Amino acid sequence: GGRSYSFMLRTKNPSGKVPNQLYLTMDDLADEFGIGTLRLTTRQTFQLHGVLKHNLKTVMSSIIRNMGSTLGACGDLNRNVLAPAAPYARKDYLFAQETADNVAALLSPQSGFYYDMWVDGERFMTAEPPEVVEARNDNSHGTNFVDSPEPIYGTQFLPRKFKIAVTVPTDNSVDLLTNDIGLVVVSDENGEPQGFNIYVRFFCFRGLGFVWIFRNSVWFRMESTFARIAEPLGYVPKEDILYAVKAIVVTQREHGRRDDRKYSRMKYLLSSWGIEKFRDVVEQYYGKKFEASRDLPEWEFKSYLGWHEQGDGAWFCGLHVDSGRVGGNMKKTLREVIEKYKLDVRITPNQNIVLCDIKSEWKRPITTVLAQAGLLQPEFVDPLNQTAMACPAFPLCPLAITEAERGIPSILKRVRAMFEKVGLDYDESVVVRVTGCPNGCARPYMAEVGLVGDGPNSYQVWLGGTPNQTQIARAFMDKVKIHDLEKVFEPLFYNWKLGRQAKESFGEFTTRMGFEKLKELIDSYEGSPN
Ligand code: SRM
Ligand code: SF4
Repeated sequence: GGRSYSFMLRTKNPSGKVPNQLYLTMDDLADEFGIGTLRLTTRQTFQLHGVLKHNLKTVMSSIIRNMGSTLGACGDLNRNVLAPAAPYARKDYLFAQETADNVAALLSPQSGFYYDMWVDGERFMTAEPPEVVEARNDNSHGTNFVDSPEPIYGTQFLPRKFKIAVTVPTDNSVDLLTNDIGLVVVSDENGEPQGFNIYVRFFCFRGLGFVWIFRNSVWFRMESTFARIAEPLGYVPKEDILYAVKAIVVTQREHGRRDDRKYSRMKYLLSSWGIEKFRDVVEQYYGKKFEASRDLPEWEFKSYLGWHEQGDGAWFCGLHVDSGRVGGNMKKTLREVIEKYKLDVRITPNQNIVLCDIKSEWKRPITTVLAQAGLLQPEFVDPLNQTAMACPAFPLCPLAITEAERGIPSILKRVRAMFEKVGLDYDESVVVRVTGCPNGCARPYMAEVGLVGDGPNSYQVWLGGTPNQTQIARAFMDKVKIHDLEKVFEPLFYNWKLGRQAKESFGEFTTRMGFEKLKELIDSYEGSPN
């Protein structure tokens, strides 16, 4: 026979929600039709690699029939909507997750093509809330394609992929500011959700140690030690949120560049126009003015690893998965537990998994099984691994220039060895993120140590992100060979240990020192006295 084409398939799971039945289906499909592993992604979905063309229909229809979907997981439209994976029985968390579902539904393709293709026209759709249907069909400000099956997307869809995250104050488990739109639930003093602060992704960073801003179709170079990655657009009351999101999407649909895919994401439109003009145009489609953004507390990264009370009598347990790759013993153990207790699970934006709705009396036996398999934190997982991420890269990704997922275990071991050498304790950590090319699928541009593949076995080094993912990093060095990791980082870690101010993270330290000083420290380093 001819050549067998193999596909990578990605699901869509707003808030990372995975019903029990879907998990078990994906687990089976990975063995039967994939490469025997499941991949949890940085946008809370599954990827199955290695699905052969003649098996696609079987695999797709199994997913669709088991409460899953791949509709809108790829293409020039809204991608999976992120929201905190924690199943807290708290009004704000539940509302953030409900909003993620509604935004995902609002921006799902409407034509029946997907169902015709994969399940012979059978529709498997959960009933949409009436407010979603209303917002989608509303044409009071000329936002819609009338007489099109796709009132929002029309025939051309968006200029490029589009990304949205929703969260609650303080919880930055979703890497909010890296999304085209970030929504934050604002509640009153009784914890009752009232509305949303909206953020839009703004700056673009290229090159070494400076910021490029795209304004009036020209790139400007700006030296900068402090850079904002997103701009506050304003506040909207909760009943208007779908209209506001739609107005932003329509602004990008109408004005985003379609002539050059390199510059077609919304961030380029925004940096070309500036936030004021952007806000004006969005307000025209929205039909209202945005209110002033509400003040919010500091952001924190939340991993949810280990055991937590949900607040409704049940527990949840977060498990770390290296680079989101579920295979071997871990895959077997997870399946056992998830099947036996009929657990629903959630995928986190950090490629981890959360087991949900665990009754108190199951906690002990589940702990035993997980601990025996070496899956429970924090006892078994180095703090470095807990915040690290890597993209698939070689051998799976066609765009990879160098290693990421396969390379990160040894990179983290070497970082830990450097920590030991310069006298940093085991509970010290830095956020390390590695990608096999500049596309940045594991969000290395928000890391404290971002390694971005730029050649065979070589990486661009990005520094200056923070543990709570509120600062964008900057490119510090180019073409650093992986075997030279210690030459660059041992002096930096040594000087961080020596010269940091109280509780200063590595990212804050590198920003305070400045790149010139850091380079001097590397050049003058004579080895740690330890
Ligand atoms: Fe990504 C393309 C994997 C999150 C920016 N990404 C790809 C492709 C599909 C390669 C391709 O086009 O052929 C990769 C498949 C690799 C493989 O074989 O598995 C791929 N991206 C991933 C995942 C699996 C990485 C992971 O380790 O989990 C993530 C899947 C997310 C999901 O479930 O939908 C993933 N990709 C991201 C993110 C992070 C995020 O969304 O939070 C980014 C940066 C944020 C952004 O979009 O700006 C990202 N991926 C890209 C880009 C560059 C887009 C750009 O406008 O700059 C590409 C290339 C492209 O679109 O042309 C890309
Ligand atoms: Fe592939 Fe590059 Fe994305 Fe890594 S960052 S998965 S190498 S496209």
